[in-house]
Amino acid sequence: MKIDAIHLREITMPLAFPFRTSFGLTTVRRILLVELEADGLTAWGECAAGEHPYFSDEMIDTAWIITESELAPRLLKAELQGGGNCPDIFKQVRGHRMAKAALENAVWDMEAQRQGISLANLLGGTREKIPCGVSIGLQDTDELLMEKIETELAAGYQRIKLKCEPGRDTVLFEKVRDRWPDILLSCDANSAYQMKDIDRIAEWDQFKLLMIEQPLWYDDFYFHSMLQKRLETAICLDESIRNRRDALAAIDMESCRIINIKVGRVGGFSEAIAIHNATAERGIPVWCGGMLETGIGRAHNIALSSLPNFSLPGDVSASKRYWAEDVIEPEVTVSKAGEIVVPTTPGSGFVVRRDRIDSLTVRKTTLRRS
Ligand code: OSB
Ligand code: MG
Repeated sequence: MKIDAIHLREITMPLAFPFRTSFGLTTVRRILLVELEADGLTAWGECAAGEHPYFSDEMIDTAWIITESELAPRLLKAELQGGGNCPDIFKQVRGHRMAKAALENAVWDMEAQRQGISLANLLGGTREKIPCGVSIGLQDTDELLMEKIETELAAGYQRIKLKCEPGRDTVLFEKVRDRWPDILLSCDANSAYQMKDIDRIAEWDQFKLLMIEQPLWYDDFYFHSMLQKRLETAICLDESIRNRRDALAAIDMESCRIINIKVGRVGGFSEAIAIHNATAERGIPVWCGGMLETGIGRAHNIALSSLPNFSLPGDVSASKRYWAEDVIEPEVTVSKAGEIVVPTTPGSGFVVRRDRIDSLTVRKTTLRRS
């Protein structure tokens, strides 16, 4: 297959609820979408890069430049079998994994459509339904947080993840555990702690958390390994894991016992599958993280989550938790049992609403095969 055209767009969408983490507050998302045309078919990809380089070193504006000047021209020149060819096509460009993932994932989506199979099936998925958790941002008051948890549990979500940071941790966990002693509960620090906090973190063993996500530096394995030795609770790495080799290093050093796979963070479905397979062989469970995606990225996360080693509830939740109105049809919904049904129709299984996307677009450019 040859790609005839690549459309880049930036859309802006206000979040239904502001999202606060230890690294910052997001109220309006600026999102880079890519749309591929080949043989009369259309496939979309969503770039996970944020508005600022706070989660990773990428942001929407760097992703736009790299996509327009480096990645899209390479993709337009290539003769492709499928998304699995993309890492090789892009390999001269170092880093910029979120930019690469948007294009690669769109190619996988296109290939699924061409073969007339679901994206989940093409990726090697085996689950008919995926278990869902929620990530709850830092709240202005503890009362608000307790209300949010109550709402999400009532909606059926199987795991609650609390964002935390120094000063908004131990007391909070205590309150939540007092009220809900048995729920699956985890926390995510997004690198807000240092080694001087190690005694404080060790106290959290009493709360029987399912995991503590990325407590230390975003690029670290070594100090996480020292911390993991001190803890009964599993550490889960998110930011630190960029590829399969990182996963192998982290497992070997015992820096974590669980891994969060974000397809954008690792550069696309090929690398996500490689990490999935490596962790499965070594008995390390994984789950699918989220990056406040629209329905386009969310649909891709659902397909990825259908692989067998995605055995823990992920951060893939319903469209309405993020958006007053999503950009796909139907919107993503979660059952009372806290599950999303994996589509079985060709491609991602969702229809992209171009009219809605047009009305949200603030810049657009097209590159064509010459
Ligand atoms: O660390 O998992 C994270 C959102 C933006 C950036 C980083 C993270 C998150 C989330 C929210 O936790 C996941 C979601 O609901 O999409
Ligand atoms: Mg995280």
